Amino acid sequence: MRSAILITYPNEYTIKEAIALAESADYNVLKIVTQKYLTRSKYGIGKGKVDEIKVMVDELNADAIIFDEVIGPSQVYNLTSEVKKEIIDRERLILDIFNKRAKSEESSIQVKLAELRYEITRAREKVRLSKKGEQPGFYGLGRYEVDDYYRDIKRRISILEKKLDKVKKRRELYRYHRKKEGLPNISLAGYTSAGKTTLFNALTNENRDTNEKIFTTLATHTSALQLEHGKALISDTVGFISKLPAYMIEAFKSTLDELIYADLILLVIDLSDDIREILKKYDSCIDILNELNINQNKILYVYNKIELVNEEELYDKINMLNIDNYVTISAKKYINIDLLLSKIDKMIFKDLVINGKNNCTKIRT
Ligand SMILES: Nc1nc2c(ncn2[C@@H]2O[C@H](COP(=O)(O)OP(=O)(O)OP(=O)(O)O)[C@@H](O)[C@H]2O)c(=O)[nH]1
Ligand SMILES: [Mg+2]
Repeated sequence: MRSAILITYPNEYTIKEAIALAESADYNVLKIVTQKYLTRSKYGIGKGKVDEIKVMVDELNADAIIFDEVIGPSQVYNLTSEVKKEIIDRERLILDIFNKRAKSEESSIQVKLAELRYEITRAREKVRLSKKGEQPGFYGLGRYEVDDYYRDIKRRISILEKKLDKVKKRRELYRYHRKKEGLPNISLAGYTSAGKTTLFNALTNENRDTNEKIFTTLATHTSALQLEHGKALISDTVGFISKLPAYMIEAFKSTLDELIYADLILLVIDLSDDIREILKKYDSCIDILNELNINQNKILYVYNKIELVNEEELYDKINMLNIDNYVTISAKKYINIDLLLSKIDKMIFKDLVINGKNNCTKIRT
């Protein structure tokens, strides 16, 4: 396990999520440094903080600095020159977690593709900077011509895109056969750690991995679900996170396609978070669903982990979300699972309107 100093914003939940991200990527967080602004032009943070961190790195003997924001190569370069340690920004961290978790052929290609897309936006500047002297994270780049490195990445992207296309065709074929069998498709969606897989297990009696670490599930997994009026297929999918960059969504599109083709989406929301956090995560989910052009009518909102919430709080949170089509459950304690099943049955076999154009609405932006 590597050790790191974590730089993030001074907000309880942001800190909590940043620690969870770092730990999911197998880092031991030695110290947390907070700053109101993380996107300053030279180092991301202010020079005073940089000096503090320099001392800290030596004292604590940290292996790396985790920077919980997306910063450019020149900020990374400047910061590295000062603290002499590898800087891992938020996107790099998410990519590292995805890399660790990717097991199927499809998810490995998707992660590699996302990594190359991350790299290509930085390629030219990184080569230019490394000619000024090599730093951790920039090794070996100095020997490249500026455009060569860029072209090399571009070529690798195009090879992977072709590979992914093949896998995608296979998935489409599989989906076509499923459709031909006439079985309706249900997909689980939601912020990472909302409890999608726990609910999947509760509904299907399977035993897929669940964990408090984030991004436990990366590959889509589908199983049959017997409902009162017929059979359906249900898929567990990759979780969402805030500030998920567009190229990551793009790379994971074939996985997220499950949501586009689903007849019903169960959007799982962790109701044990505080109200602000619920809204923030909800907005991130809606952003991604809108990006995928998902119709609002086919979403059933599943408020999970209610055994952790007292009655008054539950009432406030439900009011705040102000959504009509919801069920409150506890996937872990099997509370209201039958109620959820009958609601799913009703939506799928009685009143589901599938092809509309209503976009999802955010509660606030
Ligand atoms: N108390 C409580 N914990 C729950 C409930 N449902 C899930 N959890 C816990 O929440 C954590 C995350 O659950 P998962 O099912 O792995 O969440 P997920 O949405 O599949 O997460 P990713 O695969 O990472 O996107 C685990 O520690 C679960 O045990 C619930 O109803 N109550
Ligand atoms: Mg999961």
